[in-house]
Amino acid sequence: MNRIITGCLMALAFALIPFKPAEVLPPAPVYPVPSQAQLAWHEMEMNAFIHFTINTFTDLEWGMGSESTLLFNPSEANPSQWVSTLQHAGFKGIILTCKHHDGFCLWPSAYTQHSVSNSPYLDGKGDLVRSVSEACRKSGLKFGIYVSPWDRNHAMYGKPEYIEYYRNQLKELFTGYGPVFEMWFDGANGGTGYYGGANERRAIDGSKYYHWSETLALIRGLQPDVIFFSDAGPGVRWVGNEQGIAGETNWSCITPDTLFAGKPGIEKLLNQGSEDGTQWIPAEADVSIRPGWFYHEKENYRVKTSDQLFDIYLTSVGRGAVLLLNVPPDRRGLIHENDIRSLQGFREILDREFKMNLAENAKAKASTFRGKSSRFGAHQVTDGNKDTYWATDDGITSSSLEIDLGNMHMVKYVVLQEFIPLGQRVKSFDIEILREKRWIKVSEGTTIGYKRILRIAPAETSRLRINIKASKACPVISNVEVY
Ligand code: FUL
Repeated sequence: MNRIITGCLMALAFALIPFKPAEVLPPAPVYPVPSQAQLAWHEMEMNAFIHFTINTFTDLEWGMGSESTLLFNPSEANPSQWVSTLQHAGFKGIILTCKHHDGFCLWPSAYTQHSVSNSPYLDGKGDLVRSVSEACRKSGLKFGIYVSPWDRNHAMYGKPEYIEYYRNQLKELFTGYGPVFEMWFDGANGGTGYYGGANERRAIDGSKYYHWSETLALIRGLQPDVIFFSDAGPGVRWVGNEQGIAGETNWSCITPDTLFAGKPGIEKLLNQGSEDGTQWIPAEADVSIRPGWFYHEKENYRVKTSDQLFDIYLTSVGRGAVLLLNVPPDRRGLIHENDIRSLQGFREILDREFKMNLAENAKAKASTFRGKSSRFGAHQVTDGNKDTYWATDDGITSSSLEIDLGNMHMVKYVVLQEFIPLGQRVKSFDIEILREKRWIKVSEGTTIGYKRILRIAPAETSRLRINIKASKACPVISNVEVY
């Protein structure tokens, strides 16, 4: 009897508990994934490089290291002009050549005489690393440093004593100048040099001589969030060319062990990354606005045009890389008028071409979405929130997303972004537009990653379809924009 009553009570209790559907969980990450610092770096999208040193005054690209410090005399040096010019053009950070291969230091290093301290610039009282880092901070730009490991001036280069010198200089720079977002390690090691008067060729084994792991640990101890650039990372990798062109296929992951210098095909590997790479080491595309990295008067009429800069933007930022555009100040210590004109025009093109996102808050529907939960619905790609995304169920690696623009519009660009905190996934996709009730393919691609910008032949439509054809796991798309 008792048992019957208990059974009845339990059945009643279950009937009264409201039905709660199982929570739909977000997709598991596909490793590797970016660190917080790498994510912040991706979001910068465009940074500027400043090559400025004694080479500016000797008309050389690689100084020998024997140049007199008296040559360094920028009469009107104005880092605020550099920063404001670059900021107006849209750059978010600046990386300064604090020391190039010739060894001349733009800051008064306590460890060498070969610096601004012995130059006529501000009667030896100048410190360009300070002026540039402060100008950046004032304007809200991030500051990064380039300190060439190869030093053609230093007498001890090639011996262990030089490594101590190099590390002492890094300590000065990482303790005295505020936060550094990126440290650029140049892989060039040309051999010949002045080397304190020895004037000889010094060969080093780049993989052993510098003891990189200790140097990086030293810097991380001072500034844990710094991103290290080198051919192979570990923070970000070289894109494999100096033209600003990332691979149309561009995986942000790569296996560092495969990146030893001299390996055949290394540039292609750096350019495209590896689908099965073991670490998140995205590509940075460094390119100069002029033929050379340093200012040369004879190149004043060979400054890249605004249109060329826009093409570079599409082949770098538009392919999931970060653009690092070099803009070298002239002998006055100012960004030259011709460079300014190009940069302003570049900004105008960006503002014109990406003036109005036709997909902002547009209606979107998907062939399928994760667990039928609106948290992972198609509308998440047009909500302007980078932290929400459309995702499918696990195991579904091809699916479509349709964007309804409401009215007919002329369409020229489609911007796609994966939600990379969960890893890079998409391997192949295409884009269709609706024309007279028929879907017509207007673009196709392989990877998406942090960002992909597709330029399509201008066409009128009111609806677009993005078909994910293959993906490492269920696709996770955070943003679609249409211009
Ligand atoms: C190269 C250097 O040798 C060039 O002078 C320049 O600094 C460029 C960014 O990297 O390896």
